[in-house]
This record gives sequence, C-alpha cells and structure tokens, in this order.
Amino acid sequence: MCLLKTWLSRKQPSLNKLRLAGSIWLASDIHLGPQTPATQRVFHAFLDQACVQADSLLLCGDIFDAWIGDDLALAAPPEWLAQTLQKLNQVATTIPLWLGRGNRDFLMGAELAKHLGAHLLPDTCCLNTDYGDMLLSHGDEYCTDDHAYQCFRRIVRNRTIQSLFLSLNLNVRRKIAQWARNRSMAANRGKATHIMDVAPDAIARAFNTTGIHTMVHGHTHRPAFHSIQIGAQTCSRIVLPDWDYDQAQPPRGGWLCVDQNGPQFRYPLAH
Ligand code: LP5
Ligand code: MN
Repeated sequence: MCLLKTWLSRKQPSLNKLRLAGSIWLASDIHLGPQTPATQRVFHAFLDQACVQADSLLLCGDIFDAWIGDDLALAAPPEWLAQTLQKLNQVATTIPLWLGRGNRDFLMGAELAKHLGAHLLPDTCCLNTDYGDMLLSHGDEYCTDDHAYQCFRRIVRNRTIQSLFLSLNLNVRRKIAQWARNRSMAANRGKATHIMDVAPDAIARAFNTTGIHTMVHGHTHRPAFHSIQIGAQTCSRIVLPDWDYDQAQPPRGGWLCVDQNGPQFRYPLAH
C-alpha cells in the first residue's frame, strides 16, 4: 500500500488547488495601457456584466500591457489606470476576483490585491469547477522552445532582481520596461510563429504530471479549443482570447464561461 501511496504522491506534484462553484468567468490578455481606450471601455462593460452574471471572475494574466510595480497604482495612477482599478475594486466587492500574472504584469503583487480586495492566483493551479478539474496558468511557461524568452523569464522572476527593479524610481522603471518592450517586439519579428506558441511536449508533460485532463491558458493570442490525445486519454487545451478594440480589424476579445455544463467561449456585445 505504501508503494502505491508513494507512486501516487510522486504522480501528483503539490499543485495549488482552488475550488469555485457556479458560473466561473475567465479572461486574459486584455493588455490595458494608456493607448487602449476602446479596449478599456469594452473590458469595463464586461466587468459590469460579470458582476451580474458570474459567481467568480479569474483574470489570467496580461491584464495590463506592462506593470512596473504596485506602488505606481497605489500612489498616483494615471487616469486610465485609476478608472480600471476602481472597476476591478467594484467587481471584487461583488464577486470573488482572482488576479493571475502574465509575462507583462508578473509584478502585480499582494499590495495591489489587497488594495482591490482581490486574490492572487499562483502561476499554475488546479481549478476545481462544477464541471471538473482544470489546469490554469497564463501559458507563457509552456513556450519552452522559445529559449530566449525562458531565459528572460528566469531573470525577471528572480525575487532579488525584482526587488532591485522595484527599488528604482518610477521613471527609471518606465524606461527599462519600454526598453524591454522594444527588445521584445524586435526579437518577435525574427521568430518563427511556432516558437512563440506552446510546445507540444510541454503541454503533454503538464497533462501527464498533473493527471488533469483540461487545461486553460492565455498568452499565445491564438484562442481555440484543442483536443489532444495523451495515451488513451483525450485532453482539452483551451486558449483564452486576447483583447484589442483599438487597433485590430476586426476588433477581438472574449472570455471563457465554465459551469456545470462545461466550458464555453462568450464574446462582448458588438461595440
Ligand atoms: O511581450 P511580447 O508579446 O512582446 O512577447 C512575449 C515575450 N517577451 C516578453 C518581454 C516583455 O514584453 C517585456 C515587457 C515587460 C514589462 C514589465 C517588466 C519590466 C522589467 C521587470 C524586471 C524585474 O515577455 C517574448 C516571447 C513572446 O511573448 C511569445 O511568447 O517570444 O520573449 C522575447 O521576445 C524574449 C526576448 O529575448 C526579449 C526579452 C526582453 C529583453 C529585455 C531584458 C530586460 C531585463 C530587465 C532586468 C532588470
Ligand atoms: Mn502573455
């Protein structure tokens, strides 16, 4: 018996578990910033709708186009940000609000969550819903063929480097963030698209090591429902839509609604 327990314990790494009942709404990659007024308007309408129709809301990373520290939000946020923080606080006082971190806003922290009355999502978690377990993350960690990005990720997820960065004044942080954005956009221009998508072996490894058969993530801006055969098990990988009502033609956005009937994409009313 103890061998079986050892095998099971080895098979199930310690994964954060989150149990949420009812209608759960999940969205990511809204990429809000000073230049996204139309996206912000649609997103705020979505937040109002979530307050009325959802039992909980999970924002799974890259809510903001860049996040350089909670102190920015708490001290003197620009008007566009103050409006969104006020909206997020309204949501958090109506339904449980969970904030996940992406590769642009991984510096969102406990201070912001407390200020909003929201909870922080771990990088990866098992979301237990009325439909079953779902492996939830932002998704960038599965882009393992993108070695340059994974190297960047290791650097900026280092707590010491983050503390050093957060000790800089806001203007210096803004300059570093803009430099990093420019470097990233330049690097992306030369990258094969498959490099910037999740790697099949990383996805298979996630399904195999967790034993969870449904995965939800964002980041890739390739919204879809994928069926993947893992041995005898058919697994699902659901990619959340990114939002752009300012530049993209046609405009795009959307979220995932999960209840006892299963997961379903939903879209903002025409704007
Ligand atoms: O973001 P996007 O869509 O352009 O591409 C991502 C990957 N790039 C990134 C980098 C971010 O855009 C940088 C902006 C972050 C701002 C907030 C933090 C500020 C610094 C905090 C320091 C603690 O995520 C891109 C992937 C793509 O997704 C698809 O998956 O390919 O990865 C790259 O392009 C990696 C490149 O090698 C360039 C990475 C930026 C290099 C700058 C180093 C800055 C180090 C700062 C240390 C203090
Ligand atoms: Mn992302």
